[in-house]
This record gives sequence, C-alpha cells and structure tokens, in this order.
Amino acid sequence: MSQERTFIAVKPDGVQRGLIGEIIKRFEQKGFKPCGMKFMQASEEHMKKHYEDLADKPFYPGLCKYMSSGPLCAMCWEGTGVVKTARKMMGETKPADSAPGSIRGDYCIEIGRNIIHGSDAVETANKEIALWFKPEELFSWTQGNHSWIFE
Ligand code: DGT
Ligand code: DGI
Repeated sequence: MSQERTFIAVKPDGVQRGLIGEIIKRFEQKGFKPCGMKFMQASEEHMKKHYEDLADKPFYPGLCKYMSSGPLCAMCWEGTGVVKTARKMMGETKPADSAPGSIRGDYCIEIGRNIIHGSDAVETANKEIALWFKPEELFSWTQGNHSWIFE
C-alpha cells in the first residue's frame, strides 16, 4: 500500500539559524519516516516554479530571491495523514498566529522568514515532491519500529 508523502523544506533562514536538526527531530519523534533528504541551494528559477501559484503576489520576487539565497534542506516525509499533520506541526503561515509548541510558533517572528515549508494538500505534495526529487532520490523502506507506531 502506498503511504502518504509530503514535501518539507527547512528554508535558508532555518538553515542559517541552526534549526535543521530540531525540525528533523520533531518529524522523527512523531513517528514519520524520511524517504528523501538533500542539502542544496535552489535556483531562483526553481523557486519561481515552486511558488508559481503566488506569482501575482507583491512579495513573490522577494520570496523567490530569499529562498534561493543560500542552502536549504529539502525533505520528503511519509506516514498516515502526514500532509495535514505536518501543517499542524509547522503552525500558521504567520508566526504570530502560530501556537507555541508549533515549529513557527517556537522559532520565528516574521512571515517572510518563517523557516519551514510544508505542502498544503496531498495533490500539492505530489507535485512538489516531483519538482524537488528524482525518483532515485526517494526511498521506500520499513522502519524497525513500524509496528510500535502503527496498529
Ligand atoms: P510555504 O509553506 O512557504 O508555502 O508558505 P505558506 O503556505 O504557509 O504560505 P503562503 O503560500 O501563503 O505564502 C507563501 C510564502 O510567501 C510564505 O511562506 C511567506 C511568503 N509570504 C506570504 N505573504 C507574504 C508577505 O506578505 N510578505 C512576504 N515577505 N512574504 C510573504
Ligand atoms: O504554506 P505556507 O508557507 O504556510 O504559506 P503559503 O504557501 O501561502 O506561502 C508561502 C510562503 O510565502 C510563506 O511561508 C511565507 C510567504 N508569505 C505568505 N504570505 C505572505 C508571505 N510573506 C510575506 N512577506 N507576506 C505575506 O503576506
């Protein structure tokens, strides 16, 4: 049975602030399974494609520039309901609206420096995973603790 997957990125500000490990830790401890991960610098063209739905927004050029300004950590995580749950773990787009305990609620202040990206729906996740990862960069594997996380 194919499991739900989502695309998560620790944005360049999250990388600069040393939060890669903290973010990976939260997904690992929840019980989700990593199936792809790479440290890379995205081109501005790549970010324009990733955020093409926001192309008419005034902040779009700045957003694509910031996202391509330094290395980021691109990840694919797998697990039941991972798309929706990851969004909950992240908090709201605006850090000020994010509850303490969520990633954005705990680690950032401004919307334009909100440290993490996560797909907003299963359909978007599939599109984003295909944009960021080659098939051979994704791995299907069984976690040793699988039966301790899933009934
Ligand atoms: P994500 O996960 O990065 O796609 O962000 P979302 O889905 O939480 O938020 P979305 O799609 O509404 O906005 C995309 C990104 O655009 C968001 O992470 C930060 C940036 N952004 C949105 N609105 C503004 C704004 O008014 N100013 C600036 N500088 N950036 C904005
Ligand atoms: O999926 P999200 O990141 O939560 O939100 P999104 O896909 O609507 O927006 C993508 C990113 O764009 C978001 O993380 C931060 C940025 N963004 C969204 N709305 C605004 C914004 N940045 C600024 N400066 N102002 C906004 O209104």
